Amino acid sequence: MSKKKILITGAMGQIGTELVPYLRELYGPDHVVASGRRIKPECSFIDQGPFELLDITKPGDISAVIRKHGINTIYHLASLLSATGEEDPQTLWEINMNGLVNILEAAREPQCSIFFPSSIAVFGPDAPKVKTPQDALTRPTSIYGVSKVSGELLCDYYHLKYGLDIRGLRYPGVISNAALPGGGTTDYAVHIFYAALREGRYTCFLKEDSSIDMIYMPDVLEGAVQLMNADPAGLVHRNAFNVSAITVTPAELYRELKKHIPEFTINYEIDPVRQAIADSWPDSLDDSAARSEWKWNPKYNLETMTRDMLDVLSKKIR
Ligand code: VAH
Repeated sequence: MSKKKILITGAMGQIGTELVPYLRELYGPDHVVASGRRIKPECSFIDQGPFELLDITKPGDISAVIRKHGINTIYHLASLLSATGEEDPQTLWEINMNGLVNILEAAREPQCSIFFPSSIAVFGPDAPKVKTPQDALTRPTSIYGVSKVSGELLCDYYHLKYGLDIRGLRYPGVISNAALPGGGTTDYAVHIFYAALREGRYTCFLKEDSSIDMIYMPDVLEGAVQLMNADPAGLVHRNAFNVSAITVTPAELYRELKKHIPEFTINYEIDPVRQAIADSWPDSLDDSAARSEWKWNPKYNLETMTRDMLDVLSKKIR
């Protein structure tokens, strides 16, 4: 019987939707408490284990859930993403930063371990673009990136000051087939699959040569659990590790899809806000620190991810 009692915040989001069943499979349904600001009825896991309505901007509510369930591990996913953040920076700060402070403070006394999803968005225009090093300068120009750099620094502080076991990953754009992403700059890499299967054509909001690293959901999930179970003695860059799996542009993703759907067409109508965010991010990441410190080794590349996405979505989209 697992001793883990896990709380997942933001469980209704793109990653949370798949992390909840993944962790319940690993540790048992009663060992994983899903939580969110609201219930999405379409979430399959709602009646398959404990769920709490939880607003992370209310500190007392977090402590109450930790006490009620005897939580000892938190996967803190609740966050606004980059494009949404540029429309309302103040709300992003309230959720991404004040929400994180509330989680850290609620975790401090019970000494909960925490997984913190950072992002490649921590890097800005003055970091090396190609194979951005783990220790490159992090001076982002999006409020989302600012919240992730600040979050990394705060997590390191709570680890050093209070001994909290906090670990994080700088995720690239997440590609998945269970829940749609919401408000991200990399959302095109998911939308394009639905458009290819439904309409046979896609209007992309980023330039065809915008290179951004991506990662397929199975690697997102396995990487998070692998990091949380890694020997802490070996973790130099605990908050947070560069991880990557697929370096791709919209044009390259389109060409890979076209191998499976020959009649598929694409055109480009650039969204200046998301293009500016994408232009400020790395073209590709160096994830050698993750590979050497805890044996990060993603399984999916562009070809295998595309094939799996189409296999799954073609059954969902009739
Ligand atoms: C976003 N999907 O687009 C997120 C992610 C690296 C991108 O952080 O905002």
